[in-house]
Order: sequence, then structure tokens, then C-alpha cells
Amino acid sequence: MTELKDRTAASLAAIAAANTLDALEALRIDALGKQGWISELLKTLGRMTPEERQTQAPAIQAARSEVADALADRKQALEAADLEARLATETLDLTLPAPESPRGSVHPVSQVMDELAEIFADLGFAVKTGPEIEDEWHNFTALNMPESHPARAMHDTFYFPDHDDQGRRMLLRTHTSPVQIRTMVAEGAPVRIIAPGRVYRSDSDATHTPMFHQIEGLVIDRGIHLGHLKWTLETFLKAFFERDDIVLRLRPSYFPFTEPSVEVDVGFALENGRRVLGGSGDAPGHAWMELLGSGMVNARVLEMSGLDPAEWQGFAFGLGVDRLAMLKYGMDDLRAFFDGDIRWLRHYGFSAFDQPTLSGGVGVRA
Ligand code: 2NL
Repeated sequence: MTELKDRTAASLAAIAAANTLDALEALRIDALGKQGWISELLKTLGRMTPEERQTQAPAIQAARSEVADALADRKQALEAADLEARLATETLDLTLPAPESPRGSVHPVSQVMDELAEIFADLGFAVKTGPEIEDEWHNFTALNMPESHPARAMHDTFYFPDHDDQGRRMLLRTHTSPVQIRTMVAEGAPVRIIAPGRVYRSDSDATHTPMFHQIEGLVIDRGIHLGHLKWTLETFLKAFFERDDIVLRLRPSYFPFTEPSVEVDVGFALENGRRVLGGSGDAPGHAWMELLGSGMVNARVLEMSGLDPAEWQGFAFGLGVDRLAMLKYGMDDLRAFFDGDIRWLRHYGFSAFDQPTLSGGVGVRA
């Protein structure tokens, strides 16, 4: 019994004197660890007679809790002292700049698509999308492009080896017009939509990439005429280039899906080697640049989409989004758009917070 009292007193004294958490842990193992002296004493209880156990157990249990309590108290005291010491010595400079987290940017093509959607939404157009893998009927036949049309040749169009379940050849769409065909077939008239998206042609040089972006517009209603087409394009281009002096020149042209067809030029001047739109192309120092194609929807296209051309008329237009971005934001090589060079994107990319709005100006200034 006195031996137990002595060992307990010795343990308690050592615990009170422990100056580090490591030393304290060593003392805990020495007393209460698997082979600690108190643990060994507790094991002896199991080998005693019930009478012996009754007389010895209380003292051993008491010693165990006394040592355990002392360990816990000392641990708390040492941890508190540790924290005090750290608070006294460590400093945190709250004036240092926070580490910068990497920020993404919006690709110029996405930015221009957003700007176009904003402008045309204001004119009452809905945005429509459709599949990039199309069948021949929606991409060519319904657009009045006969079997013999050169654009249908393998040379210009990416065909898939498989046909659909109606035996139509499948292909990567060469324009977004099939989206408009699908809209007329599914919803009928009137129609007022834009269809932006990726299109594919077997073409590759400094000014052509096999994938590029197009936006087409389609308006179908009663009594639609070329005047509506001209006003819409003029209003759109003035809003997009944020200039009131944009001048359009309409030239007769030919597309199988429009009749009459109209090529639209805009006047521009060269300023420091850059094309800046504005003014008549016939003014001194100015010239005309072809910007987009358009026309009145061919009656055969209306018929194939299930609309009666005697009741419904419409206009359509199409233009390249990539070229539009180059013109507005001053990039000179189309291929850089799709190289995936992060440095190019950092230079030309836009902040996700530059949301185009008509009131705030639809464009972004450098
Ligand atoms: C261009 C300009 C154009 C259209 C696209 C169109 C769509 C339907 C019906 C009639 Cl569903 N037209 N789109 C019209 C004129 C021009 O794109 O330079 N294309 C080769």
C-alpha cells in the first residue's frame, strides 16, 4: 500500500515538473500506457480472489484517476502556455497583398456572340441552337441546294461514313441554316430568330479554318420586304460597332436559299493600318468591304419548310462571327483564335464581368 502511495506521489511530482508535451506523453506511457505501471497493477486485479480484489481495487482505481487527472491538467496548462508563447512571438502582417487567384477570361468569339445576342434580343429575336451533326436534307436539300451544288461535294463538306435511318448522308453542318429550317418546320410562322454556332468546311489557310463560327438571322411574317432587311442590318451594325455613321451598300448577289440575294458592304477607312468602319466607302480615303450575305427567303425554301409563300415572306442573313470579332477588336490572324495559346487569350480575352448591355455600351474598350 505504501509502495502504491509512493509510486503515485512520484508520478504526480514528475507530471507537475514536466515542461514539454513530449515529456508529459512519456510520463503518460510510463503510468497508463499498455505496459505502464498502473496498467500492470490493474491486470493483477484479474488474477485475485474476489475478497482480495475488493480490498485492493479501490486504491488502484483511485491512483489511476489521480494520475489521469493530473496528466490532463498538465497537458492543458502546457498547451495554453504554448499558445501564449506563439501569440507573443508570431506576427501576421495584414497589410501584405493577398495571393492572387488565377482568373479565367472570356474568349473573343464568346464575347461577340454575347454582344450579338444582346443586340438582337433588343430587336425581339430569340436565340436558337441545333445539332452540329446534320443530315443532308436539313443542311442542303431544304435550302434549295441541288445535288449538283458544288458545296455538296466531298471536297468542301465533312461527311460521315454512316447514313441516318432514312438513308440520308450525315455531315458536319456547313452553316447554321439548318437551325432555321428546323425552327420553321417545328414552330411554323411567324419567326424572328438568330442562330449562332460552330460550322465546318474543308478549308484551311490564313483566312479559313475548318471550324468557324457563324450567326444567321431569320424573320418570317406577313408582308416582310427588303426594307425590313436593310433597316434591321443597319440598326444591328450601328449597335455592334457603336458608331452612328455606319453606311451600308447593298449589291445584288446569288444564294440558292434567297431570292433576291443581297451582299452587304460597309464603308471603312484605314487608320494606322487598321480598318475602322464608318462613313461611305465612296468618301475620300474610304473603301467598301464585304461584310455579310442576305436576301429574301426563297419561296421554295418556305415551301419545303411547310410554309405557304403566298401568306408568309421573310428575310435572312448570315455572317462570320470570327471575322466580326477581328474587325471590332483588332486581331489580325484568324488561326490564333483556335490555337489555344493562353498568352493570346490573356491579351485579347475579356473579363467575365464585361457583360454586354445596350445601356452600358455593348462593346468593351481596351
Ligand atoms: C453567306 C451569308 C446567308 C442565309 C445565309 C438563310 C437561311 C434560311 C433561309 C434563307 Cl433557313 N437564308 N440564310 C441567307 C443569305 C445569306 O449567309 O454569305 N452565306 C454563304
